[in-house]
Amino acid sequence: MTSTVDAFMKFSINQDLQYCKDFQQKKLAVLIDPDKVSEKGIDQLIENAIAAEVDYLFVGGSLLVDDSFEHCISHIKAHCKIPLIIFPGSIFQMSAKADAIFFLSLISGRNPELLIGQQVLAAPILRSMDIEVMPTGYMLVDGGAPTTVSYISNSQPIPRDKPPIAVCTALAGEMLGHKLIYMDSGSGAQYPVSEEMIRAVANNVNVPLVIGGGIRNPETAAKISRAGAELIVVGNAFEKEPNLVFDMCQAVHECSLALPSKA
Ligand code: 1GP
Repeated sequence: MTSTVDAFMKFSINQDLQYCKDFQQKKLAVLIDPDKVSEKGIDQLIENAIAAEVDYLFVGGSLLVDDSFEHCISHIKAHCKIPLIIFPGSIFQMSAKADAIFFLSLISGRNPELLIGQQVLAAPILRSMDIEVMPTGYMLVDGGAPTTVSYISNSQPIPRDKPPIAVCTALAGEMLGHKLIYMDSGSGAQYPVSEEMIRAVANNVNVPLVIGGGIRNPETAAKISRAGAELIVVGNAFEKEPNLVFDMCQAVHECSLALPSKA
């Protein structure tokens, strides 16, 4: 059990990300889709993530057809200490073994089930779990082609050439009390969220920005970090090339502002 002192000393992941926003620190997360990666593949991703000093691991998927979600989480927790956050595609993706879960509301869409319906069902279950619940305004942005998430969520993504829509949506999300804004062009998107849109949103909200979807190389990850994302999420590219995580992590971390020394 966590002592009061430990609980007091320990910062939540949300607080860590807010610190990143306030002090321009940049972080990288590896997304593991349990359906797409074998156990051997997961071991390789974990080994590389530890060596590359990846900041977070995400587990989840818009559509999971194998029954491997819980096992995947247990396996990762048994083999590494990198904080594990569930990125749930549905109410079936919850586990007390994770460190945290994004409590997503799909604020770019107008599907009431994903704005509040699923959350009502999930809330009492999450209350009984000792994990950090991270209230997150989730915004789907058009990435050039339909993705699983746009189909499954039955919602229209924000057009990629309309930053003002993204800004107003993110502002509303922040005013509603979300502690994070997550802009996603969907796994395997042709294009990631544009730098112009990221810059516009980052300049208008005070909460941290998570950006994912279609980020395939360190140069793009660095540009997106510099445009204003605190946390970059990569899935597909590491499934194809697990060693890419080293350059990607370095590129993202190098975009952090140097912190003043304590001396
Ligand atoms: C997570 O959708 C992203 O937000 C992951 O996208 O698989 O294209 O990296 P990729």
